[in-house]
Amino acid sequence: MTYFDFRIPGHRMQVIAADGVPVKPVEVDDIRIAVAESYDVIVELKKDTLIYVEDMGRSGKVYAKLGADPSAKVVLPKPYPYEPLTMVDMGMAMKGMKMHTMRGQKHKNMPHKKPIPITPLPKSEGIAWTMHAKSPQYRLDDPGVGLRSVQRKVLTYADLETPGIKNRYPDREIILHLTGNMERYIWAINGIPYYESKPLEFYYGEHLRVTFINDTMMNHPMHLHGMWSDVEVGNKILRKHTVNVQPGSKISMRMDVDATGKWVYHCHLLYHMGGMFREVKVLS
Ligand SMILES: [Cu+2]
Repeated sequence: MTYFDFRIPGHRMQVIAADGVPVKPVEVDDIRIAVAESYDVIVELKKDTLIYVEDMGRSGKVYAKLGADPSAKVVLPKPYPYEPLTMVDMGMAMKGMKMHTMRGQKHKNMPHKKPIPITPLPKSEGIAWTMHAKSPQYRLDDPGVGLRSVQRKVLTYADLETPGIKNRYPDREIILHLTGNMERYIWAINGIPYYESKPLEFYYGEHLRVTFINDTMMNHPMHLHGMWSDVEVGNKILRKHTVNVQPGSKISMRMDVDATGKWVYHCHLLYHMGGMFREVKVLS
């Protein structure tokens, strides 16, 4: 259960789909794949190709060689350096610091003048909400810790667009804080773990905006069953079933609530899922 940094040294990859949905093609060198995400790529292979994958924590690697000659020597690339988390990953904006992560995201996410009504949700500032991101930012073009100093093109959500999806004005918005307590290893949403929570209520036919604020210093791949998550990338839309929420960041998405019944919404990291989990009831 970790994130993997995927590359094919000496090759560029053309990304053509994210989570199984076609995107406008984009060329990259590296892809960080969050748990449960998937990317389709087209690669023109050269002779004796190496597929090389490192885990995000830089504790291991796995590789495979593609080629006709089994005796061909494998030359492994230098592993990427270990980078510590920064203030940005704690959700703090630092004055004077180069916020490359802000580029192109200056509230383009909110092009509408009329404010979107926010439905208040229960919160509990307690044992399951000990960390707070004081100034969470949209960081769609942030390659993430461990890849920021890499001088190669790393895929980010800011590079991706799903064509043909109408950017509708949302009927309402809900804000979900991803929260936790690292000492006790408790994970929750809005400070309330699943086992103490009530279901989230969506209404059939509505167009919902969901904003995640990650108050923790870990990535959370958030996965909703039954409906697509249409991530706001500036004024563009990226359709996904699993949305990575970077440490100390925020991200907004749209949902066409087009499936009745009961669904689940959860972090896809097994160790977080027990608490960072909600039942969703779609009411008709
Ligand atoms: Cu998580």
